Amino acid sequence: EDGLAGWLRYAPIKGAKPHSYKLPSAIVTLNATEGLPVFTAGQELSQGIEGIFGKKLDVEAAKDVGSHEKKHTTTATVGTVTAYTESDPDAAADLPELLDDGFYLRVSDGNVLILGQNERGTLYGAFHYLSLLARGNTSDVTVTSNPDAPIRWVNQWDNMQDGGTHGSVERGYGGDSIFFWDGKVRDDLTRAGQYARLLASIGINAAVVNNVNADAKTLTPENMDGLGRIADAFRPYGVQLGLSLNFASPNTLGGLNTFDPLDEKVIQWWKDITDDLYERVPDMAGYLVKANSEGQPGPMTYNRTLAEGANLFAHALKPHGGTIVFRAFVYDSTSLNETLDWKADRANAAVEYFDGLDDKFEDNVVIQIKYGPIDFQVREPVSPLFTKLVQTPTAIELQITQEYLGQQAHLVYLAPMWKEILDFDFRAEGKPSRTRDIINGERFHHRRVGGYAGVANVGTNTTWLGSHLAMSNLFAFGRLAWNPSLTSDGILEEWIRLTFSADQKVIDVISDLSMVSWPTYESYTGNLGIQTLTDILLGHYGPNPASQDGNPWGQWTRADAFSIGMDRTVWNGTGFAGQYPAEIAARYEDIATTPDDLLLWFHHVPYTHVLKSGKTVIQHFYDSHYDGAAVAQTFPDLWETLRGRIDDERFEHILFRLVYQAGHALIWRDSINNFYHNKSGIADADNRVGNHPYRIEAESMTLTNYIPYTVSPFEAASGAQ
Ligand code: BDP
Repeated sequence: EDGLAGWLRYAPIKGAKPHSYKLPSAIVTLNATEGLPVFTAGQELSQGIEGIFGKKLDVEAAKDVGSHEKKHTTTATVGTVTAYTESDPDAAADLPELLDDGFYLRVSDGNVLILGQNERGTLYGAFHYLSLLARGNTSDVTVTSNPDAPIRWVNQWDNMQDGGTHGSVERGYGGDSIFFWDGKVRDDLTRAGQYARLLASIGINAAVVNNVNADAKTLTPENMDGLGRIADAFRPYGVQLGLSLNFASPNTLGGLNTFDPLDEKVIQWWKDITDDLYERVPDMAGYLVKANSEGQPGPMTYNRTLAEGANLFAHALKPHGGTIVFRAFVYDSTSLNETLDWKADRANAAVEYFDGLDDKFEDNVVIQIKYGPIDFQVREPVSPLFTKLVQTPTAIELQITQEYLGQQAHLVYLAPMWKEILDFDFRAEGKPSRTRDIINGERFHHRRVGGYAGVANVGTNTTWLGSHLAMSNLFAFGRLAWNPSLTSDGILEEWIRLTFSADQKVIDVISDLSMVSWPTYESYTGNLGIQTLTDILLGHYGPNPASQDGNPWGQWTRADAFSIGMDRTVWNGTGFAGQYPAEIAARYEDIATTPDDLLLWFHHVPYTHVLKSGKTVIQHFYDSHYDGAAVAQTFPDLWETLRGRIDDERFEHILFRLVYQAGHALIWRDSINNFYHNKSGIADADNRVGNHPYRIEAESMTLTNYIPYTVSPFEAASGAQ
């Protein structure tokens, strides 16, 4: 198994013979049109049931449900609520109220009814039914399911090309772009369709296909045609196309002498482009815009506000019903230099930039906010901007691709982290205000708005993300966006059963590995809220704590010989803690009430500061790196216990990664510990740091064709060599 089917394998399950389960004898679709989701639902059901039970069911189109029920003993009836009640008006009374994209599923004695509020919802219902069957759940059920929020999008950071011909994926670890090649949309979009199928099965309703650092060339007529083809590949699965825009396009592509969002020519240019796009993609979801951040152009170039920038697109999209998702990840790297200004803090930027704009956005604008105020670190407090935009809908940006979290070469199951973030209670106005209730509109907006964006970055690799086990993150993202009440371990078990098997041993081992993976990774990388401590200027991968300080991109540990951490208090620091509602601000302002795992995020303390656990900060660093790396050493052995219980192809692929991770965890452990040992001069109470008696230094070996080499950062090798 190469992973291409993801969790939609429809593998035969032990004992699941057609005769052991009362299956419908035919699938009847209502008002199905080829290329649209109800039609797809019929095909998918037929394919799934054949895979699981070895029985091929015919898919028939019906104008009239009644006559089919007579013809077949049992049927699976599949369609929208509207189509169903048109054919049988009396049935309406028995049906629950469904929200957009919701579905109703009733399985009763071999008869199956799958109804969607719309076409997409119907397909979701079919996938839900198949998921039950694939997990061996063959009892009669009635399910009414509605999504928690309307925005359930993935973002792909795909480049149209990358120097040469490649369409690379920024921060993608699973190969090249499945959409672009050589500056154009690929001719063969098979993978785009397969991706849409996976996305639909977990309730994702749109995919932004190109990098937020967008290339204006995306909007040439030829490429717009190509985007139309991507949308065609998505449409059978109800996945709408979204597009990232480069703010300067009217100038760089359109030849205008400006891209000022208030300039009439610019307004007209975007209107025309938008109309052209909707001609090719009538159901386009909308735009995603990164502006005035990390060198990207934006409205502030012309002294216009971010709201004026967002509204430019809002106006162009409105006649077509499109949404403009505008990113809150706005900061100016050049003005943040700690050597110039001790109080400069990139964490403050988003709230400051959006200050005063809450009532300025058009109603089809959604602000997309990264979960933390910096950038996808292993631990961050939840962005306070969620509580500042009470009129403007917001969506949370989560990162499925593990940019700072081991890049799929380390196992990090992210659902536990996401759950903590989504369940975080901001106590706005002293009332319960969980992140999840803010982004679905419940807490402030009192209507269903906003939602979830996941930076997925799948690629051409058959594993999609580069690692089989990392696919649990894509799965969990969709499941949580649909229902944030689901538990991390519950989602995981669902995924394991679909992806691997119902073998209890397999479920236990993958669950154990995955559930400890985030705390383990945190232990051997950056602790106590100091951030991940990756190399910050280049790949964001291996250890390089020195690179965190004194760079204009602004993630600081502010470590010196005596103390460490970033003082973000109001009384003495950058003031970031004051961006939270009063109760939370007070919690973070005070060292005594700041949780240990965020201590160094909010406070600058001596290495000898004693934590709530009773340990000093430096000893906690040492211990937790040893403990975390030790846990990672157990992963390959645990995995070995599954040999023979999983197909060899995936077994070996995963084993290779876990062995690698175990080794790299040691590199992390020793790099970080050596670095802070050197810096602080404080000995490890257990005398481990700097002491590796088992280790044979490369420079003391006789090596053919190798020479000793001085490495940078020095702490990545003992003796710097
Ligand atoms: C950072 C990534 C960079 C993205 C940026 C963003 O390193 O590649 O362009 O975020 O989200 O995490 O815009």
